[in-house]
Amino acid sequence: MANDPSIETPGTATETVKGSPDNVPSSFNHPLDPLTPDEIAAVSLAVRHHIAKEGNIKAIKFITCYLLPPPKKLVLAALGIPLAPGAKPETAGTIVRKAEVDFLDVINGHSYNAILSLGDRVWTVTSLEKLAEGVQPQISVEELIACEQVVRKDKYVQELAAKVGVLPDQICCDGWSIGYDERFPQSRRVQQALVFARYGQHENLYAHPMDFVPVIDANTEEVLHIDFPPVWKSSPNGPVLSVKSTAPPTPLPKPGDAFAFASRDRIPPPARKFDFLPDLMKENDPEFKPRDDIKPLHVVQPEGVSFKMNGHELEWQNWKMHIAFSHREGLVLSTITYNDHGEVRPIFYRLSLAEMVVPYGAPEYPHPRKFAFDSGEYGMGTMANELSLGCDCLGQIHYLPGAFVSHAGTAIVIKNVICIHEEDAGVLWKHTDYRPDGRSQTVRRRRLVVSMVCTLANYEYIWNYHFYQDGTIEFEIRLSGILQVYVSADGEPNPHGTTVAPNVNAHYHQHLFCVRVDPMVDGLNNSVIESDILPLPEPMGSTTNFAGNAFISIDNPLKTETGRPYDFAKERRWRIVNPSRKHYASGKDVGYSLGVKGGVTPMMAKKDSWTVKRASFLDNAVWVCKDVEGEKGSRMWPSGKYVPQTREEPEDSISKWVEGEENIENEDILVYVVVGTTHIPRPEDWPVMPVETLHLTFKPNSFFKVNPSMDVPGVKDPLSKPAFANGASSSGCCN
Ligand code: ABN
Ligand code: CU
Repeated sequence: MANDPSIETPGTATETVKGSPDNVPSSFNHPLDPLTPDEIAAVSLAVRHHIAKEGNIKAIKFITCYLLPPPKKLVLAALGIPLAPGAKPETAGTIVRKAEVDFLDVINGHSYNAILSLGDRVWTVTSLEKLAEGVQPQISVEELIACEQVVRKDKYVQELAAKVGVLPDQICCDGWSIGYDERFPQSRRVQQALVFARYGQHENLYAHPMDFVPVIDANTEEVLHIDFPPVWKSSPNGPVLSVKSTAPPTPLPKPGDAFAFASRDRIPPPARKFDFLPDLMKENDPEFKPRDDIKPLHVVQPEGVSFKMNGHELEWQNWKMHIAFSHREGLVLSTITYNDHGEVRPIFYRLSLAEMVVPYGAPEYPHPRKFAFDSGEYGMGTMANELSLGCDCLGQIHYLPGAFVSHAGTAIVIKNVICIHEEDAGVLWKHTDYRPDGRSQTVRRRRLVVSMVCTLANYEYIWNYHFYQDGTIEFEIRLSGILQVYVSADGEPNPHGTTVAPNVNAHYHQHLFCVRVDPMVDGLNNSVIESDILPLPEPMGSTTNFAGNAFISIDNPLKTETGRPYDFAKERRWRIVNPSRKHYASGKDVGYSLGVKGGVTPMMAKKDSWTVKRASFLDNAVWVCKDVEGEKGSRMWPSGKYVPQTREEPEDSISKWVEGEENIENEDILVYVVVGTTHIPRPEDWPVMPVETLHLTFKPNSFFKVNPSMDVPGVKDPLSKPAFANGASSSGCCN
């Protein structure tokens, strides 16, 4: 029964686990295994003890606590992965397990970073740094939840809500990073609150957006200010704004003066309900009836799955990799190798979502502040869902858990946060000899899926890494959830959004993702080749282009650290290669091509916009720089390590990394790829968006001698049968 609440899937179910600091082993299974709940508890306790000795920090709020990964070469040596083609793996060295912690002193708002090492079952603080004034670590889940309470109990907010008929208990909000607002000192930990009314416990609150935007301090837990977006009016020359769309002047008015800024009539939230839970849809519309013509579709693997797990390490169809949860990047895949007829060939050291930003395109102040760095500001892992079997994940599933730190230093555990399974993915390859006595061969494509689903307030992101039998890796991003909406007045023009329901304005926006690729294609020293596909310039009738059909692929090896734009006209593409090994037939360097076509999108914000000031990765489709490892300043975060409340590009960010113009040929390099989608909302995206999908692929190119999946057997599935009783059965398709 679709309206049976018992089949609802859990939301972001998490469990707080105290963890036992005494349960910390002195060794670990794999050098890249994330900190366990016990380790998180032990690390935070060690920080507390250290601080107690120093005596100058009083009340601490833990924000992050995670593994500080060991140097690459040590990890590769420990795993027996060679550093160059044909080389023997290096001799294994000693790996010290380390952790990194960010925390706040809530009394004075200062931020701190600590690094710890694991000795004999004991974690010791080896460095404690007070971060520069105004540096703000990630916003925690607890702070986001507290934001709603702060807003709800504020008397001015209550008065504003009452004026449009909303009761205090009906006030809901999503805490968002401030985006950009010079009126608030960076030393205050501020959030903007996007406010909605909710008229029932599980009702879709986004159907009732409200017309004001409070700003709160997450440390002092007070409302600092309230902004009122102006409205659009029709004019003979098109829509105009009721007031100039800029920030009200500094110094900031007191909250009591907030009303002075509502220089327009108030707009009540739309009352009509738009729910997504079947029982509520039925309540809203007695005619609502879940469709009843869907027959069951089961995924069965009678002999079990074809992958093997050893802790966080997975082996499947020649692939081997380490899979980890990260509070910030969500899913992290490391040490990805392919066993090519007995030779273990390294491909990627690490793949992860390094950063993302969702800039909205409405200019009415304060809407331009809406550009969320969902991973750098909130953490993709901390926003991840506990997945449910048979619903989020179909078939035979293996789950991995994830853990992150609470304000108190305990571990918050998401039990089934990473889903691993196999899926049929259509045909892998096929050929029919069409001659009368010809034979044919069809091989079905099986893929291994490693996925995570994250709820970023209104939106859902589904992250799927797909591994295929032909050596292809695909990073698929699916977007679902509920549009970020704002109220519009009756008859108000809507030049920067779609009115998806009466008085519900879904602003245009982009979702832009920056994927970090740490390659090790047949070893650590790699290069990047950019290729442009061009018509041969020689004219018709010339000897080299007589019929005018000729086109060429021009290779341009990237020599020094750089960011490169996509060029649609030139079908631009890139491949990561190892110049020390050539393909036996093509003569080309062994490599992996980046497939960005399923994801490149031009950036709409101006180069000197608030967004691009903070997210310079948007300037290019591909960035290449040298890898720099080290406890401080490793090149992990393209918009900086500490993202909330930055106002310009931090020193430690992607556009600065490439300024050194160091050699990137045959070096240990990093490649950052920017993909995205421009979302002009459709009414059909309301109330919940059907998934929108984009892809970034990594395809072997001159890496394997031939199609590496020629040995995948063709199977004839005995459970497949004609759809209808009188349907024809088919002849054999494979051997
Ligand atoms: N998309 C902004 C956001 C993310 C997580 C939590 C709140 C808001
Ligand atoms: Cu969108």
